[in-house]
Amino acid sequence: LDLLDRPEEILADLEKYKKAGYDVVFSNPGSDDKELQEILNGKVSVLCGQSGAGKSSLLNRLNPDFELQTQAISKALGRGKHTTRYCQLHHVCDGLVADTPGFSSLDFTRLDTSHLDACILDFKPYIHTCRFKDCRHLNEPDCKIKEAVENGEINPSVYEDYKNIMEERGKKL
Ligand SMILES: Nc1nc2c(ncn2[C@@H]2O[C@H](COP(=O)(O)OP(=O)(O)OP(=O)(O)O)[C@@H](O)[C@H]2O)c(=O)[nH]1
Ligand SMILES: [Mg+2]
Ligand SMILES: [Zn+2]
Repeated sequence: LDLLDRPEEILADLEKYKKAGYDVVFSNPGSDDKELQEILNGKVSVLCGQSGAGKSSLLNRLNPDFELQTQAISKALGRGKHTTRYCQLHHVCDGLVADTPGFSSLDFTRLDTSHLDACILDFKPYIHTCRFKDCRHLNEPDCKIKEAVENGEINPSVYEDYKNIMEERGKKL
């Protein structure tokens, strides 16, 4: 966020995730990260995200003694340099947080998508209201989730992601 001249667009997007029930916390160099520490307290958590997103930097901020290696992203390639090479758990706030190697793309082919809909908070209020009990919310008639997307009640980009994962998975079956 500290790199953006006009963060409004991203903030508006994040607001939609908050509205759906996700915890959204902000962190940047110099932030006290109190809210984040409360969330991590007593849990086992995993940091995930693209290479160069700032996962190791975040852990160093939570505990400067970690001295985890970080590296500026490649300006030429516009992406991170895969600095972290293995997963490691670190003691943070009476819990454990795993630093992980960043990814450049995601492979969902081994994911069991049969209950993916139940994992998405945006879908929660509508999930058992579709006409068919086993509705996958793709092409079925009387799908309440698709209706909610059309009515602007569900974040359309979350539904797009869901649809892409389901279709990608479907191709491999
Ligand atoms: N301006 C700014 N730079 C950041 C922030 N977080 C990280 N960086 C910089 O971004 C670069 C990449 O950070 P890393 O912590 O190495 O990223 P990573 O997610 O651990 O990357 P991988 O280990 O490759 O997966 C470093 O040069 C950091 O100093 C931030 O919040 N703001
Ligand atoms: Mg790293
Ligand atoms: Zn449905």
